[in-house]
Amino acid sequence: MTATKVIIDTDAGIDDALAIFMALEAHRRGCLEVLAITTVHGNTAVHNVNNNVFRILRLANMLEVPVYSGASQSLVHPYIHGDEPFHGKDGFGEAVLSPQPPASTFLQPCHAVWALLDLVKQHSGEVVLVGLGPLTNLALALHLDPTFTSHLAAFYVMGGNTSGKGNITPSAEFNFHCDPDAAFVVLAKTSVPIRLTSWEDCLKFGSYPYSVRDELGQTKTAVADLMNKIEAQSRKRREEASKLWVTCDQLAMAWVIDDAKQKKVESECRKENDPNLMGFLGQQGETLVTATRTCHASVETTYGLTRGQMVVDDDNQLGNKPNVILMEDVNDSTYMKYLLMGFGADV
Ligand SMILES: [Ca+2]
Repeated sequence: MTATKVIIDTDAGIDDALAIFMALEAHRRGCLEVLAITTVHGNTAVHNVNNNVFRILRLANMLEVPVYSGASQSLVHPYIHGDEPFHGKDGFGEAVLSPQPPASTFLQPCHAVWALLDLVKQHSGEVVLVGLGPLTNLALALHLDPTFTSHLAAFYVMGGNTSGKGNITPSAEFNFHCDPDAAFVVLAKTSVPIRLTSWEDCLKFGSYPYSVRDELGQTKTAVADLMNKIEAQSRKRREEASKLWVTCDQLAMAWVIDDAKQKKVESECRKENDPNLMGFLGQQGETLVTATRTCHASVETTYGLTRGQMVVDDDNQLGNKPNVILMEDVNDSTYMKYLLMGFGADV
């Protein structure tokens, strides 16, 4: 079995950065094939996201991965950032980093939405799509072609909340709050259930004391060095607030890699006992997401206190077809392996 083809839609972003490093390492190890990265506004303006993605690819020595620039604003209402965005004005914590060539030198000429439509059709039934930012590009793709998601092998999203707990407002998670209309469109029109990592999942399964982050940051790699620099500013704010390092996009990406690994282990490792796969990804039994539930979810789009809040219809009161698969339990030691892998540790 070949590697699982993945397209990453991102608003990179600090947690996106580590998630992408995890995916690139999984690519290197033959588990994923990162087919393309599409960018979207969110944590910062899309031109900063483009620069950040190229910095990640350059550091990973994988500039051959095509990058397509996407939506620069939300579908209906422009999103206005506060004075101190969590990821800094540039999305990378306003860290002083080495100069690099402008993103325009490397960007693909095609818009991200057209690239998404073309790539999923070209590889119909094979592509796993991972949404790590506001869902603007994906909603636009669905508007242009309602069959867009029917070509996917699987669909993963980091975003939304399951019990009304917010991070950007008291009741909304950032990605969904940034473009609630896009989230509404994607949840309403997807034809495959979305494996969704909610804010509450991040708090429950992806939060660690900063001592754990410090240990990871001591990995002697260029990735750890970059992550330490770009995370310094937000760390200060987080430590003052909750004292916890909360991983978000990393958890969603770990789910993607782990599902790909399970498939690959089933088809190949049993026969060939591939030491590379078995080594870094653990034994077959150590599945990351050990329990899920399937239900219908939508998003509040009206202006008010709950704008961008995801509404989960666990009891199916509205009689809608299930459209999300939610995490119920996660194997912590398996997740830690993926985080270590992202930092470039030899696991
Ligand atoms: Ca993100």
